[in-house]
Amino acid sequence: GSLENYASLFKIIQKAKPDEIYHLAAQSYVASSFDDEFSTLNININGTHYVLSSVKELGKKIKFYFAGSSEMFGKVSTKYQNEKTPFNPRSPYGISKVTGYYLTKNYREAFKIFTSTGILFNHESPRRGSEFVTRKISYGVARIKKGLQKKLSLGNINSKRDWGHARDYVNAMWLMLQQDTSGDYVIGTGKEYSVRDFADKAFKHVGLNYEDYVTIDKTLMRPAEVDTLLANSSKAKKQLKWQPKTTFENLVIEMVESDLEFVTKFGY
Ligand code: G4F
Repeated sequence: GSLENYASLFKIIQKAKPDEIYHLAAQSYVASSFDDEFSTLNININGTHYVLSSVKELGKKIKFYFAGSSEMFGKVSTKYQNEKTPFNPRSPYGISKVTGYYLTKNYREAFKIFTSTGILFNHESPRRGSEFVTRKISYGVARIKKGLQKKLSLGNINSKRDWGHARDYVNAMWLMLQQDTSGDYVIGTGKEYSVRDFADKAFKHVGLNYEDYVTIDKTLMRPAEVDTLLANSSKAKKQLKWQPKTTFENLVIEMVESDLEFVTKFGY
C-alpha cells in the first residue's frame, strides 16, 4: 500500500480486518521536511486521513493509534511538556503531525472511533537510520574507532532532546490500545541531554574525546530549530502504568556497541 493512495489503504484494511492499527508511517525526517514541504504535508496529512477514513468506512471497532511527535511542541515556553502544553511547531513535519493529531481527535469525537495519539519524544535504538543524529554519532564513532573515518560532521550540537529507547516506547503504544477509553499520551523519560552530551558519551565509551573528531557543518543547521524538548509523562505513568526502563547511558552504549559489531563484521 501507499500513504498516497486511499484505495490501496482501504483494500488492505478491508482484507486484513485488523483489531488494532498502529499508524507510524510518515515522511519523518525533520530536516528533509524543509527541503520538500509539499511532499511532507501531502503524505503525512492525507495519509493519516486516508487510514482514519478507511477505519470509519470499514468498521468502527478497530482501535487506531496515531504516532504524534514532540516536534508538535516545537518552540516551547515551558520547561516540561505534557498533554496540555500548547503546540508551536517549527517545521513542516511538526505542522503535519499537529494536523494528524487533530484529525485523530476529531474522528474520536465526531465518529466515536477508538483513536489514541502517542506524543512520543525522540526514541532511538540500533535500528535507527543514520540520517538521525544518534545513529549518525554511534556509527561515526564505530567507524572512527576502526580507522574507517577521520572526522564526524554535525550541525547544532547544543540542541537538547529527551531521548529514550524505542523498545520502551513501543510498549507504551501497545498499552494505549489496551485501555477501555482512548486519549492522548506524552511519552518520554523526563530527562534531557544535548547532542554534545550524546557525542561525548559515545566517544568516551570507546576511549576517545569527541572534541578531537567532531566538526561543525553549518549546512546541517535547520532553518528553524527546536532547541529543547522535555517530557512530563505523568499521565502515561498513572493511567498506563508505563515506565521507561533504559537509561540514556545504556542507550548510548547499546547503540555504539551494535555499530562496533556491525563495522567489525562488514568492514564499512
Ligand atoms: O536526530 P534528529 O534528526 O531528530 P529530530 O529532528 O529531533 O526528530 C526525531 O524525533 C522526533 C520526535 O521528537 C520525531 F518525530 C522525528 O520523526 C524524528 O524521529 O535531530 C535531533 C537534533 C536536532 O536538534 C538537530 O538539529 O540533533 C540536531 N543535529 C545536529 N547535528 C543533527 C545533526 N540532526 C541530524 N539529523 N544530523 C546531524 O548531523
